[in-house]
Amino acid sequence: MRRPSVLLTSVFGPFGLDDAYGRKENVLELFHNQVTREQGLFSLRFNHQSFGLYLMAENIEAPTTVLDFPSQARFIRELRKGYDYVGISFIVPNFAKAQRMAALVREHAPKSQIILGGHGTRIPRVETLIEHDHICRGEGVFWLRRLLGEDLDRPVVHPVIASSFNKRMLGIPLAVDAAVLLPGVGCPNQCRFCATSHFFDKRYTPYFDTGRALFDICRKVEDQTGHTDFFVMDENFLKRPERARELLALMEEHDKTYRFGLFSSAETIRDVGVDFLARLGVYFLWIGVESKVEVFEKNLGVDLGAMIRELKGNGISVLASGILFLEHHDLATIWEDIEYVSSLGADFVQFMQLGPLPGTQLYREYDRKGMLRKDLPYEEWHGQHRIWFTHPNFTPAQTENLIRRAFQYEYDTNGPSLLRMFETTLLGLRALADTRDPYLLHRRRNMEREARHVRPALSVILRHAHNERSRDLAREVIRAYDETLGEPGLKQRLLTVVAGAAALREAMRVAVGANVYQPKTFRTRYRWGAKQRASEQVSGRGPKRPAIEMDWGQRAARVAPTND
Ligand code: B12
Ligand code: SF4
Repeated sequence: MRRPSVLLTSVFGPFGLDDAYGRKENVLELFHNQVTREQGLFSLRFNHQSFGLYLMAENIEAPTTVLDFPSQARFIRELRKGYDYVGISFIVPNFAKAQRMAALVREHAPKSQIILGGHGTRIPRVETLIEHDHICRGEGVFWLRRLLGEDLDRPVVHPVIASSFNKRMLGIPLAVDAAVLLPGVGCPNQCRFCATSHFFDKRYTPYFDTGRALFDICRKVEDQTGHTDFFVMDENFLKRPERARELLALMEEHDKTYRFGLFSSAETIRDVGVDFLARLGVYFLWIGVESKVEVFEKNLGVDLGAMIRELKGNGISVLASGILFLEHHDLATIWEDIEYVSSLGADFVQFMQLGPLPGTQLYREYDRKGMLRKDLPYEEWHGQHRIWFTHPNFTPAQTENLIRRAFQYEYDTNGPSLLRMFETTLLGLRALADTRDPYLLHRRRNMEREARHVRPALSVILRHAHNERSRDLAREVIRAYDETLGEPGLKQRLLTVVAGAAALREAMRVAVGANVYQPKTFRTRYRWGAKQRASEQVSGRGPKRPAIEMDWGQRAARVAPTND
């Protein structure tokens, strides 16, 4: 029996521009969009592939193509190949793009069945607004298997994907340095505003529920790509502490010093303890601080300032996230919260406007009270420009102005996040100065290598620092580096010159406002017959690995991604 063919696609670019389908504030870069957005030259730049699409493609048996960030023309070209199913993944602010793509399917591939998936499917009456044949409102792997009549019990296989691409620091292009790990989706905490928790039915759906499974994936990724750093795309990874403990036990048994970037709520961090996290090799933690005035259950009884200081002291960079325009916020209390989140000493701060997103408890409440600005197109519903609900104390123009000033205040007060991150690396190294523990000694050697690696960037940061506070901080960090590692040698001084030239070019680019990097198009084919290179799986039994077209930097470049 012929298996149906499947095309899974993200929405089309370009991104981060004011056009019929998107907004300039809505750039496709996590940090530049909502974290370091006002830090100019110092903003950390990188894109992510659409992880969910690769996970699904890896775990169905049908011949499948993943098209990530196509142009409209590239999408049409792919459609003409005549797929049985075309799956479009979209989030709420990309509603107009999904609508356009569905219309293109009907026009150019009338025999294909359209599947809509992703967070945008929670838009009320979406079924009457976008052409479709099927809608997946939630977890997709098992849903797709069911649609295609496949075996639901087959073990889930983890895709091998770079955690980011297009990475730049101070304008210097960087090779891919980490892979992504997708342990599961959803979070049971049900914070009233949280789109992810509500989208996945307020519970956690694990794909890999044991430390052993995760360890096997890490090893496989290391074998195939050489990467030992992992960005863990799981809303609240430490909610399953036993899984993390088993993972660490296996790493120690096999002397593997993998490192992990995590999202985790404060209660879970408190439960496992900072020492455990440092030993596990956590190098980055994203914590939802949210607000000082409205304390969410996950933060009850936690001294966030002390926790963040302890994490940093152990070499763990922290991103503290705050919500602006909560109901009780007025001009005084919103600044109280901005100052509070900025005062916690985190390396990175995200400010996000409260956003009643379809499917959440918040959305239902605001809808009931008639507070939603349904006259605003969904392209505006993204949290970095103007709120899309009526607030008793702020006009829309004030919300745009205040979020920008919040980022600016944080940057002016604390200096570039890059600098703070490098400071944390050094603190971690110093914390291990006297260790005799063989496993931690291994980690210390890695940290020292990393510290030497970033040292040339420090002088460049000092040269471009935007205010006296940042210059002082840069001098302090440079002094601490030189005390710990010694004065930079000739090679490092030469690298400083090279980095300086790249930074100057980038600074000029930023100054003229040309500050959007578009992602390239990725096309990855799975199980398309003899031409496909058969390859091993990442974990357990399951389908063959695809011919991966993603760019693994210098270490393991395979087929170049299509670039149109
Ligand atoms: C990585 C990420 C990004 C990347 C996007 C990379 C990309 N290639 O598109 C970046 C950093 C660029 C980004 C930007 C933004 N993002 Co974002 N992002 C995420 C994040 C953290 C992870 C997504 C992910 O990979 N999850 C893991 C995979 C496995 O899950 P998944 O993608 O949901 O896919 C599963 C299901 O949804 C489903 N599925 C998805 N698509 C499809 C398609 C089909 C056909 C089927 C059958 C099933 C299916 O199956 C998958 C497997 O179960 C999520 C939060 C989260 N933890 O999910 C927010 C999230 C998706 N982002 C969100 C938002 C709002 C944004 C921004 C507007 C910025 C902002 N203000 O937060 C911008 C928009 C940029 C733009 N112009 O498009 C919201 C979406 C809210 C909503 N209801 O629409 C989320 C949920 C975060 C939040 N605030 O709650 N984001
Ligand atoms: S803890 Fe974080 S991921 Fe979980 S529901 Fe709350 S905001 Fe969402």
